[in-house]
Amino acid sequence: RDARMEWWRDARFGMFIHWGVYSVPAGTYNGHQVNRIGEWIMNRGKIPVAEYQAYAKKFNPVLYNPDEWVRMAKDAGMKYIVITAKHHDGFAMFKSNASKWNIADATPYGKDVLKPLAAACKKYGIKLGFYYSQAQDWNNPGGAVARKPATEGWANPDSAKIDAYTAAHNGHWDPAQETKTMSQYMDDVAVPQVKELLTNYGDVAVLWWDTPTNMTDEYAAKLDALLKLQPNIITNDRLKRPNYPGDYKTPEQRIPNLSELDGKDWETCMTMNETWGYKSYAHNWKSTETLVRNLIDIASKGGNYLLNVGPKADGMFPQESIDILKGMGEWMKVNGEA
Ligand code: JFZ
Repeated sequence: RDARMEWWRDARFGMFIHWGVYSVPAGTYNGHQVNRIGEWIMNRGKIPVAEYQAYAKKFNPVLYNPDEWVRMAKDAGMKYIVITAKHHDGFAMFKSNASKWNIADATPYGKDVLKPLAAACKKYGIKLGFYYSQAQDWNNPGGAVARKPATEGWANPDSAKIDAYTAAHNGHWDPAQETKTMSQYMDDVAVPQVKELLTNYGDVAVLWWDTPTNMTDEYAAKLDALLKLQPNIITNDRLKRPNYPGDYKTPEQRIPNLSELDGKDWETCMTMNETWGYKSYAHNWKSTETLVRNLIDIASKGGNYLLNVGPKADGMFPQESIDILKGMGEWMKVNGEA
């Protein structure tokens, strides 16, 4: 375990990337600015499955240049990247045989974006990890849904009706989400896709699970068993609590106090503004100075900093993120170790 953790403990600084179909609406559904984090727009806005899937037809990241992405991470002093292979909207950013709801089959772009990213990471000596939403999946039937009130999305005149429906349907708002059981979803989608991710992309450094909504020990065991496909892989603590603690804890958007640390490895994940997935009107950017101070604070306490970028649907990082990464890189060049 310690040999496996060695690079990760030395790394200190990594890049989180939240990129998917939600980058297309970028926070706005039918003219309504939907509240809260951008990658949750389908759930917060209670967007019907067919309508949400139509956004994929507009997902065409022709400016995507993974070489440039990895160079920006490397120049900032980052040692690893964790990208959303599949977020809660269930959209696979890779060619998948388990579901047509993937970037190769459902978009005009028509190509896997993880393959060339893996190649670029290899070229620059950056470790690559995959975020995979194992439980929540709002498009592949049978996936779990965290129940959120429609009233918190936007002033939808149907909110009361929708909330009654989601209460009676385990958080689901569209009958298309319930044509399979969660157990079928696990066997038909989650397990085969994790297998694809751990087989087709060379070395996978990290599996970053998220939100264990309705996970059972049985489901967790099936997913956990796949990790043997990558003997050196490291995982976080979000597969299923408490029996699958993983290799490290993931305090979110906050830096723990010394008194909270218990010897377990940890990684603070954080956004540069107020969303993980791109929102066109999220302009509340943290300063480079704040982010450098965070990195110092985290490193001094023995943790890692996973700092997020939410690329746009055309494949470009927001300019503000590019500038922040540059600024952090300048500080790192003077003060970080090579
Ligand atoms: C999850 C996701 O729902 C979110 O979209 C984003 O990907 C983020 C990195 O992870 O959100 C969480 C997960 C866990 C906690 C809070 C938000 N938590 O443990 O406090």
